[in-house]
Amino acid sequence: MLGSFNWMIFQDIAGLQPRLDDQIELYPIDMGYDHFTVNNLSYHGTNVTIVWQRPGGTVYYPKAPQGYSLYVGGRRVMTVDDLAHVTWNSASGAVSVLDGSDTKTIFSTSGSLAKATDVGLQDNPRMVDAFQKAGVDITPQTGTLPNLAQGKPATASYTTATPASQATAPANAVDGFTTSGLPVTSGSYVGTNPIWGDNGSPNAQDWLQLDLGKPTRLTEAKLYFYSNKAFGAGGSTYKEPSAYSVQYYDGTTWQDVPAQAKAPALPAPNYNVDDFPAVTAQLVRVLVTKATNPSRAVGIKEIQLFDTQSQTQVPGTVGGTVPATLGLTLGTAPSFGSFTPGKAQDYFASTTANVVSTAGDAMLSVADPSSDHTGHLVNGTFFLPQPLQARARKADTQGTAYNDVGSGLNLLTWIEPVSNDPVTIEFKQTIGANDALRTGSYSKTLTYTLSTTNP
Ligand SMILES: [Ca+2]
Repeated sequence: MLGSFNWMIFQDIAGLQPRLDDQIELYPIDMGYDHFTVNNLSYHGTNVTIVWQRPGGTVYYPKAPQGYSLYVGGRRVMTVDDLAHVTWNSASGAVSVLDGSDTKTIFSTSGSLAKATDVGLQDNPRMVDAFQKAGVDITPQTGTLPNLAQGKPATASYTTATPASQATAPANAVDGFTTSGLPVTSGSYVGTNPIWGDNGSPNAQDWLQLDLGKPTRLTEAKLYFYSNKAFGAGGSTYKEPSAYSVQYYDGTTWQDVPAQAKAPALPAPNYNVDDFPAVTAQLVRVLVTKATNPSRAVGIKEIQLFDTQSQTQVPGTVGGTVPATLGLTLGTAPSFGSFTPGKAQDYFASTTANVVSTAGDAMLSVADPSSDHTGHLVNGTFFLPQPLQARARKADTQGTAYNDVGSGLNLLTWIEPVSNDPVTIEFKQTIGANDALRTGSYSKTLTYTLSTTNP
């Protein structure tokens, strides 16, 4: 109710209408108030304030003019003389009165407002947290990792199946949704709660098991526990467990995954995250200990599994004449030395890399992430006409040819784990006889990526 009241103030009284574009639309309902302010709203990544003080009445906000005013980013951008349905165009500062009234624009100016589609939320910790609790990781670092649990066959030591309205299923915990709902029965229609639950189980502990289909490396589990408090029929039956442990089958017995770091430390309703050193297993389960006094069943809305180590990126620099620093796994910065203008010649440079991989396969690639003449060395606004080329070789792979680095070039693959495998990464830069060269240093910062599809 409090949340609804906030929306009523923002949207109906102050009048702010959500839009995707770079205009602000105000459509207030005149409730008879002679003044109000909505201060410091976060809207499209900026700060919006709306002030109303009825012209000719008491001045409640001495620093704001009389009328209906809009502030964006701390600057006043619009004042009109009445509560009216208006839009303010951020680019032009133009104000349009949409309700046919004789409302006058007293002041308007342009301002800075992004379109909603150009505003990211990953830098907003509260939004990152809110989305994570709803099951979605919006951070660029880990938000694109595949959920290794989704859709995998799930079984359980006990699953509530009766009565029909209270039925649950293990598959509900890997269906991709972290939602739950109160069971609904209407005539012959029965809508169940989309969780796995063990209500009615005689066991002090139950488990929910996933078969990942093949040995799979894991470093993180996210668990969303159901808690129904006293809501509706069948309420006060589920809450988060008193304890849980992620376990894996080692071929003989079930083992607790070592060194689990849980946040929060004690199980919480809804979102819990459990990080651990990498473990590889095909059969994984979560063992839950039910709450007692009062006793409650355990329900899991969703379990997500991730390998946060399936990709690592190391930035490094390659340059023509400027020594540069490389990442820790790379050798000395490669340098082509000095380019001679007017003479067709190929220049070569190389560096080394040391690869350690415990994965079933691995691939080393190099890329030029820059949009500035991608794949070419640049010197200010100048760039070399011939593309930067690269290849990589190791003891058993000698025959590879040079190819353009471009926006991404796969250099080497491994089909089995390796330790301290020395790699030579070689670069080739062709200079043509007619290529114009500018005094100074040509360089690019490249990204080296070691990745795997079979952790
Ligand atoms: Ca689910």
